[in-house]
Amino acid sequence: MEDLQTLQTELLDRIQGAGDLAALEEIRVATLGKKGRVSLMMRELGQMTPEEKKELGPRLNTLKTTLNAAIAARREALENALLNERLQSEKVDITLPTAPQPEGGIHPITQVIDEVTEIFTEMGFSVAEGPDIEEDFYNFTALNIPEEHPARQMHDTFYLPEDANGKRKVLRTHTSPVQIRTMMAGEPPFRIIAPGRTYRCDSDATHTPMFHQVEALLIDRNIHMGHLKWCIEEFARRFFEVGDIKIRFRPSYFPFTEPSAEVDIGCAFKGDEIAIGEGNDWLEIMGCGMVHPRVMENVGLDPNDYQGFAFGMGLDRIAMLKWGIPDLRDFFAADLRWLKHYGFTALDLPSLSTQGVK
Ligand code: 2U9
Repeated sequence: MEDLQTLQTELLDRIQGAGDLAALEEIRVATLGKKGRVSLMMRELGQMTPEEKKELGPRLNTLKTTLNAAIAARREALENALLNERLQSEKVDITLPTAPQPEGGIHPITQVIDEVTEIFTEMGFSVAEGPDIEEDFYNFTALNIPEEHPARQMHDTFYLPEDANGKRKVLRTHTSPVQIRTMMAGEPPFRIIAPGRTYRCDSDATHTPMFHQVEALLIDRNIHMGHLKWCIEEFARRFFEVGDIKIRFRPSYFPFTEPSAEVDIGCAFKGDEIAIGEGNDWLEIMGCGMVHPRVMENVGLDPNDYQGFAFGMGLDRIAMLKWGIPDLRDFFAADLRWLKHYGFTALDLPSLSTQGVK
């Protein structure tokens, strides 16, 4: 039997010198494992005399306890070193500022224009634009709005000062002059939508002096009210994301269409909320009609040869309806908290691109 004191010193040195947990485990197995040096020595006790056993037994037990304690201490030291290394390398500086969040958002009007544009361009319409400052002819005369029509009165229309020829331009009161310009510049068929800013001298909870409209115009041969009805129904179904939407056409009057109608959608008023596609209530969403024969003549088209339909709606109004925005004036208050609440993130696709109609 080798000298226990020398053996203990040697093993304790090796344990202390173990560079990592794997080396330490190797030493433990070679020493205290089933066939380890100390375990074999303990097994040899069986062949010894009682006196030898009495002398060597307790010393071997003490050696085993000392080695176990040394291994445990070394393991703890190695594990702590590993942990410290990780804490150092994975350190997070919590005093660093967070990544900057975008301050603004997409305004609901922009979002609504994107959604309406997507629906109509899929149907084959293209987007047309024109100036905000218009000539009287394109805004009124060509649209069969006579001199004495109330819409021309000072209290409705913003007039610019007279020019050298005594002519006064206007801030367009609707986007219809865009369609007049498009028709005068090209040849039928026409399939266009005209979204944009419009201006009327009016201001309360449901009117602002500047507001937004989109109008649609389709001119071709053999066009009738059936085409108009399908187009509006399909638009409403997709825009309000309601599969079995109810639509009602009420006879109306506009100088530029004949016959004319106002369009209501079926809804339920639930306290402050409106549920579209449910209930027995009605809500007006737009005006429409067949383009007046005189308007066709004004742009040089023969109404016996070509017909068309048109409709117009307030974008601010349908945005309020779709997202339950209560006050129109907040749209233009430039309040960042409002925009954070009702706005859309810059990478939002128009919701219609990403989800099917229910
Ligand atoms: C041309 C011929 C016809 C456009 C139309 C309406 C009916 C209409 C209102 C809805 C709410 C304006 O924003 S609003 O106040 N619009 O009711 N607009 S038909 O008709 C046209 C346009 C251009 C050449």
